[in-house]
Amino acid sequence: MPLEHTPTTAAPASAAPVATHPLAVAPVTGPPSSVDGFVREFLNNLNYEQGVALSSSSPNDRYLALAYTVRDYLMARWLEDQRRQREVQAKGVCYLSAEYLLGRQLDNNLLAARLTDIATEAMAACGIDIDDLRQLEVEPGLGNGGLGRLAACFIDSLATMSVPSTGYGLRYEYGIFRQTFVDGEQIEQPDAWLTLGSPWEFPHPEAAQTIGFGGYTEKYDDEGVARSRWVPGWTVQAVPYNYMVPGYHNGRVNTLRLWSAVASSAFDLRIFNAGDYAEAVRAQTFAENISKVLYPEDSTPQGKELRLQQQYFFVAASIHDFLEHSLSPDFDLANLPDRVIFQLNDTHPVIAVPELMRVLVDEKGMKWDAAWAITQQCFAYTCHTLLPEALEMWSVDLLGRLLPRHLEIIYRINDEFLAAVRERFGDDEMRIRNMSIIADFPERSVRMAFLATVAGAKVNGVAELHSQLLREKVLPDFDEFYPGKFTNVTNGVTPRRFVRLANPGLASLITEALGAGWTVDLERLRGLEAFAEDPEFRAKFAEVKAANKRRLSDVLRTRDGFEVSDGHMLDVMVKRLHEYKRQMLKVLHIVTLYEGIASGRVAAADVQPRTFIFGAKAAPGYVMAKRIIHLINAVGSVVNADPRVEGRLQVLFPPNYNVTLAERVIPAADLSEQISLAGKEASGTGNMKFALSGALTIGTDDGANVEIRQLVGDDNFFLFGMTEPEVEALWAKGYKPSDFYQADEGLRRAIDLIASGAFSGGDRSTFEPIVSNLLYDDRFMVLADYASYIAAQARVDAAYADQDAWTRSSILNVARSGFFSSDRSIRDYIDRIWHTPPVL
Ligand code: 26W
Repeated sequence: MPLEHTPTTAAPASAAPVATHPLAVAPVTGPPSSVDGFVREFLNNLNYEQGVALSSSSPNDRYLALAYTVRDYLMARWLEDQRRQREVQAKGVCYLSAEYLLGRQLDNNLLAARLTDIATEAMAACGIDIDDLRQLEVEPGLGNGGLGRLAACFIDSLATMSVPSTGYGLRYEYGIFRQTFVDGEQIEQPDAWLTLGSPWEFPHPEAAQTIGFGGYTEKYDDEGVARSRWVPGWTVQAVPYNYMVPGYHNGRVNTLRLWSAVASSAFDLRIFNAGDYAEAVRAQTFAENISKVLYPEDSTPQGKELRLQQQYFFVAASIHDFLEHSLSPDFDLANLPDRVIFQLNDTHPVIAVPELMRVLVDEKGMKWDAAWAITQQCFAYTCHTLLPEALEMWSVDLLGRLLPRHLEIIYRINDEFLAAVRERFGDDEMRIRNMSIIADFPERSVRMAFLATVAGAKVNGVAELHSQLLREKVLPDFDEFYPGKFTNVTNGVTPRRFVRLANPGLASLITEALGAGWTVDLERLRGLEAFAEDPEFRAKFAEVKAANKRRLSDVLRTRDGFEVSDGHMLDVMVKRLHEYKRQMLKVLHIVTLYEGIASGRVAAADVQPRTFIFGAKAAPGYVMAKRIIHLINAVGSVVNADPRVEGRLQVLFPPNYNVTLAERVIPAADLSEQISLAGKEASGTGNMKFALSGALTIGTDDGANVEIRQLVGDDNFFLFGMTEPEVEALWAKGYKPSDFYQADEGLRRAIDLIASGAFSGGDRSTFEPIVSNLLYDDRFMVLADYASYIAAQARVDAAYADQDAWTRSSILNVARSGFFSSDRSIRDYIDRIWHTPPVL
């Protein structure tokens, strides 16, 4: 029966259409959550989206159709959520991050939509093994490491906790490079993650923003008021791509909006017709380079102009987008702090501060002081590092050329700030120079961390020790000048991806013991403490770990051709390659064990069988880091092939460590290596994932290790090494690494073996730079902590010999690590910084 509807009068195109058709006015509902409903939706997407029949479909067709189907189920919630957020007008969070290390999306979306079983059955009914499709998903590697993954965990928690929020970032065409090893050396290949399609994104070219660069500023009189305006030299279009961020079982879907650069003007036909084809498209490629590739550095900024272009591009687009699409046209900007907090994920987005000032003063005509008062309430800054070299500084030359108006605004912010400092502390020139946002050495440049601190309502570190060192060592003058501005929010990880999805065996064991509530209330894990005393539960727990080990060895066999030895302790170190993280200390432990056997001083049979698993990318320009990767592979190939070792030691270094591999390695680990020099690792988040997976930690009192040890208890943590104050004291006293070499025979044997060329075919020069760096520089005191580390490893061996006690300790680690949920971190941000309560 034809559906009744009467024709409507013509409304302006942009206005929402006033529909009459019953289907058009009905709320958007997802397809039926049934196997039949799913099969129908899947076949529709295969036939009408992919344009293929099941019989002629390719695996990628089937994967894309599956993805389209899952997103169709989430779409209704997404649309409803956007409508609700527009309606409720509650204060929300805009999370500004240059990186999001999202990982694969399919399983997380299936989980959020409670569709995993239905989809598995529906695919089977179509003769498809859903696991084959899972493997096809390319993870969006839009980040380097900790900072990027934290952003991904945070937006997952914001959605699951129903906090109005939008993640803003960059849609890099090429993510973090693909790592392969050639003769043990890292080779980088471009990460063309979009090639086979990207089903989880929704482009919205109609919501593109025009972003200016270069040009000049001019002063003008506006009815007696001196005003400035910026006249950009060139522009580029920022096209938004929306990604769903589904909450876990709460029916909510937040948005991640990533910007892609498109040339404002298409190629220049006139130049083209004149025959200069390259010139015709030069402007285009130049513009589109902005979102071409992620910078693979995760600690030392290269100060490249394109990097600054990337930063300004996405923050300007994000601010314009928020002001235009989240606020009603008549919204009074004086109330902006009641509607939004822009969280700066490190200094990378801090150019957002002068951009908001430019918009409020130059475009909205607001008075400077009023605009500044608003700006200071709308931003907050999270610092993620302690390494001085990781703090970004942009030269005033480059800033003045690329963003002339922003430089003017930064100068004025600094002038007024220093005037206030003078007001408070008098003419203390040293202090003024130390606190000035503008540094004169090594070249006149803007200290972005200082700008973020001056502008931010709050500044936080990412672990207790880190926040304490920020206040006492990195920004002490600012802590004194801004009492109450500095706070701490210890990092966290999402239990949905890193426990529920990555470790289903453990998840169902926990649910069996405690019920399902832990997935959104991780502190409930505390309930497992009692079960640690139950031998039956311990047996089940140990079986889960054993099964995760078998699963990992299957993955490493198919992925990298590795045969993981049975019955070995899995000793795992996975994180970016950086000297402060001290992968070299781990290498010295392995070489020490190997040297003992190879020299005959230690019987192989007396060595606890261990498989050492490394995962680590080095920034392409970080030469020493790449040398250390080469050494790890070289040591591995010698140890793995040496019959004297009798298979007691195995070194595996699967290339291209990423989120997907982490989800397989971490649940299988027995020992978690968190061995950075105290005072260098801001927090760490891998350490939390390992503890939540029942791995025991061997670590220094650095970053969040301190809080892990405090919560799991000294008996369930292998602590070693100097504390941060001891490091400072040794540094102050004058650290001579060769003294430790001379004084410690085991250390000398290990270093001498490396120096001998034993791992480089007798060629002493190959690893000489590493050896001499250790003996004569050793900035991160590997040699100073060696003895304590080796002693701790001996304690690990002793503890591992009693499997039942180890399992008990492992259960206690899980039980006492609920604090490290990113939900708890978000609750702390809401309470201490954002004041953006969930909108239920
Ligand atoms: C500009 C170059 C650059 C790029 C990225 C400098 C610094 C970064 C990041 C801040 C580095 C990073 O990922 N830091 C890590 O952040 C994690 C999340 O807070 C912490 O857990 C790690 O300890 C910290 O190293």
